[in-house]
Amino acid sequence: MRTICRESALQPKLGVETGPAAIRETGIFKALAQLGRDVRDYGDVRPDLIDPDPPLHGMRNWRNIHSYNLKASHRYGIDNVDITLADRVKQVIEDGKLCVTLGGDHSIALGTVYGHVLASKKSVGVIWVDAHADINTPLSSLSGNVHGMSLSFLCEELEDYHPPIPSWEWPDPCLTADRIVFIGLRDVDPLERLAIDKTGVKAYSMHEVEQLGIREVARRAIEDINPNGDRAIHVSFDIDAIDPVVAPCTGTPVPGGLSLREGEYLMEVIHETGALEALDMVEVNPLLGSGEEAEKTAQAAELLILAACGRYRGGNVPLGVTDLPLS
Ligand code: Z70
Ligand code: MN
Ligand code: MN
Ligand code: MN
Repeated sequence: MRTICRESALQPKLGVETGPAAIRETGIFKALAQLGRDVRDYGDVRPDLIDPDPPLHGMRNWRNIHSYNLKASHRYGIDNVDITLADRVKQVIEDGKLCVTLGGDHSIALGTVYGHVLASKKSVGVIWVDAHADINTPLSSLSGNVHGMSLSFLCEELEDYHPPIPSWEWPDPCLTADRIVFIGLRDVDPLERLAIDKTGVKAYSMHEVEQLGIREVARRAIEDINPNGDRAIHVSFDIDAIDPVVAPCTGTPVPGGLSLREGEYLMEVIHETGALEALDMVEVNPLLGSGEEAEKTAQAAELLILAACGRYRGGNVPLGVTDLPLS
């Protein structure tokens, strides 16, 4: 099991770049070691910001996001990234390790999913756990925030809806709609709903969580993206999927979210498939709240990651231990 981290100062509400540090401070490395996981921290992928970076087709910070995630920085005429996030993820996956990426905002999925798809021996299915659908195109977005567009770039069926980008190579979309599923939606823009309907991406909003229960939603979502059990799973987990009572420190909190209990169950079940190859944990922003709220949010992220890595709430026997201490 390998851990890599990413920092981002690219979205308007500053602070999300400190998310990885807050998650590291929970003691997650020790907890993973106790689960018997062999952890390596690859450190941060760090950009020196390209400045200025004026909007392109309304997309804010596009050059920085594109360069950071996907393309060698020489394209931009400056040496701003040592290694792209996609290449880093590719490296971890090729080592045969579970790749955990800590965000940063959700634009990092451009790099993590792309790197995973490039490196995996299997076809990749993505479970996008989020209050938001993040499937705006540059032309449908009302905010210009690329972290609300990540899936539209990744999804082949939406390729024709993207405007041409002069002088840069566009990231090749690498997922078909049948390999994407949403869980936890409750703040979806009208044109995002149209994109979901047109592409046929499966979506379990909080309505379906209420109607079916998390158990059935988890079962169906896994079956949707991995019907024959031969695919790899990528979970892209936006902490704002979890209710803001439990995870308040995030850029766009939306009431009425998943309980931590539901989130942990989902991650436990995904772990049990044995197909999980990559996990993103994004949008933890410790600066948006009190110290106590920041700690609570980071601890929720920690528990979700641990569940994905094999922590079972019923308890885990330590590795190699078969008996209680005698006398
Ligand atoms: C909106 C947009 C979004 C997260 C906000 C919101 C997207 N649909 N995602 N916060 N994590 O701006 O496109
Ligand atoms: Mn802890
Ligand atoms: Mn998101
Ligand atoms: Mn979100």
